[in-house]
Amino acid sequence: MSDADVDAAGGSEETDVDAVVIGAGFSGLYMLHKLREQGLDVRVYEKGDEVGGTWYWNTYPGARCDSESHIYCFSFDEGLHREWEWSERYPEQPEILDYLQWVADRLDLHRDIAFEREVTSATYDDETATWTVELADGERVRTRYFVTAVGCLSEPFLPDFDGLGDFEGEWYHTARWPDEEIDFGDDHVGVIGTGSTGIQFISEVGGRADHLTVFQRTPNYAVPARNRPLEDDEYEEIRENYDDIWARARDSRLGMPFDHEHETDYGLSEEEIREVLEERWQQGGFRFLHSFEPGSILSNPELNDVVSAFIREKIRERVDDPETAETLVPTDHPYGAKRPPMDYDDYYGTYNRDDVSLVDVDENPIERVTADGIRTTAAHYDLDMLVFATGFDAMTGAILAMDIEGKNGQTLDEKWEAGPRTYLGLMTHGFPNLFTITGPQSPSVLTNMPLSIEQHVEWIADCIAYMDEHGYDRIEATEDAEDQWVQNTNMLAENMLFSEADSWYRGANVPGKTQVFTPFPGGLDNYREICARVARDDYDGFELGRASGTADEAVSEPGD
Ligand code: N01
Repeated sequence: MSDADVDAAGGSEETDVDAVVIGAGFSGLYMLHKLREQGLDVRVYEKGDEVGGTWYWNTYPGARCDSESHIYCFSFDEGLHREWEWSERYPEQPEILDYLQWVADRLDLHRDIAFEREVTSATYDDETATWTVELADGERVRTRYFVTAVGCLSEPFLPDFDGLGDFEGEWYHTARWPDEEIDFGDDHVGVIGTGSTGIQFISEVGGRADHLTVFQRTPNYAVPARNRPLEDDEYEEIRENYDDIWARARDSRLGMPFDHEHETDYGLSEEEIREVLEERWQQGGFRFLHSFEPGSILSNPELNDVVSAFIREKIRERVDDPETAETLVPTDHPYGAKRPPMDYDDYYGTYNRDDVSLVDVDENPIERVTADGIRTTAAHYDLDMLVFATGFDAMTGAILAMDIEGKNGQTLDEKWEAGPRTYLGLMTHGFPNLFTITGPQSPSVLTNMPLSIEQHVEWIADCIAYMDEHGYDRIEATEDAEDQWVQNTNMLAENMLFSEADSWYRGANVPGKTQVFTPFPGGLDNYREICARVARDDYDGFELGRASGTADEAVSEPGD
């Protein structure tokens, strides 16, 4: 679409581009492709020097995706998912990065992506219904639509440990891993954090370093992933059934096509429940969390007790030293209340090695980093290298890292001070024409991300097409619709077990952050239906209109 078209359709003054998209991971790549197909002039800004998003930054040893590879990819283009062939059941980080680069080449996306460009701020002008986006180097770009495709887990969280500046060895955060190969060989390495990342890293590096000391604050429930190479005939079968696989995935809670989506635990004895669990334990991965009908392990405390006890027994069986085993057994939260990590390489067995040791920093917290290691309240540990697997300022961190100013000078920081507020996770009242792909209060991190991303991108693209067709140049979530959506998300979360853990789902991992459950826990299938209905009902819950500076600033209320 040209600038002249924009004027004809919406009356805005000239803009530099029709849409600015921030980030070139799964979301940004597909958003660019979709909007370009619709004739929009799109510019993507990406901090890194290549496409990949999460998979560009998280290159730490052991990095791998917990979703199965044949569904951890784009489904929108048959050519893409039929031509690419994954080598293992779960894709390793370099393979996902190769895939995304291959997609970007195939769709000729690189030419509209500006790499190594960081967006620092964006300001909305209601007169023209446009955003002015500013980059770190001072460049300013004016756009009709401003789309964040920054991911949910992109802003690394580094705890504020005293003395880190004094440390004389090398230190790394897993989400900013260096390009060069790190040789752990002669080093005594300390790793802080035992979330999904820490567990992958520890399993991979245990045995490669002279000694690995793990500083664990909260033990976790790691379930075997059962990774293996994908055989040719297996892949052939996947290819033959892809249409059905995608249809089942879209119609599921998690965005994953599991056979047992509708099996219940009602009427089963504890022994029978354990039999099902054992079967799923052998199958591995997220199939275990969804051993029974959608969400039941996460909402039925009695069932969860059986499942949590089952995993605890598995941990005790695998760890030789009873004291170490007890330190690794989680008792402070129910299984699933934190994002369940996967065990790819005998995580618990790693602690049977002489060159791996475990320090309980819940019992004896870290006091400070010293020049040559870490001091806890109980002892000093001599270390040559520190690895922080301490996670992310999740869901909101990367969006709020930009200074975003909406209507009447209100900043997004101010608006979200008591926790993020969105309608459908897609838009925020007071910030017209700003779309957030997999934003807070959308299913995102509770689902298979590429499918959730595709649904958001397609909804946004359809919405923009609708606006152009009807001569609107401005869309904004109403305050009422937003209030109801936030309330709905909170209510669903309260009926589940999420509040029983201090997780990043609730912002509890970042000191001082407002604690509120952030993803929409109602399932991707239900969410898709809600979004489709909203669009069918002429964007119910949104106000559509002209820029306030235009003569006929008509605004449509939902249902008009
Ligand atoms: O981060 P986390 P992550 N002192 O926040 C500890 C996704 N992911 O990077 O639990 C001591 O889960 C903290 O301890 P505690 C996935 O969604 C996906 O591991 O707060 N320890 C915890 O152990 C995942 O959930 C894949 O008590 C401190 C750890 O650091 C999400 O990313 C692969 C501390 C942080 O765990 C985040 O996982 C990997 C302190 N001051 C990750 N501060 C895929 O497969 C923090 N910790 C797609």
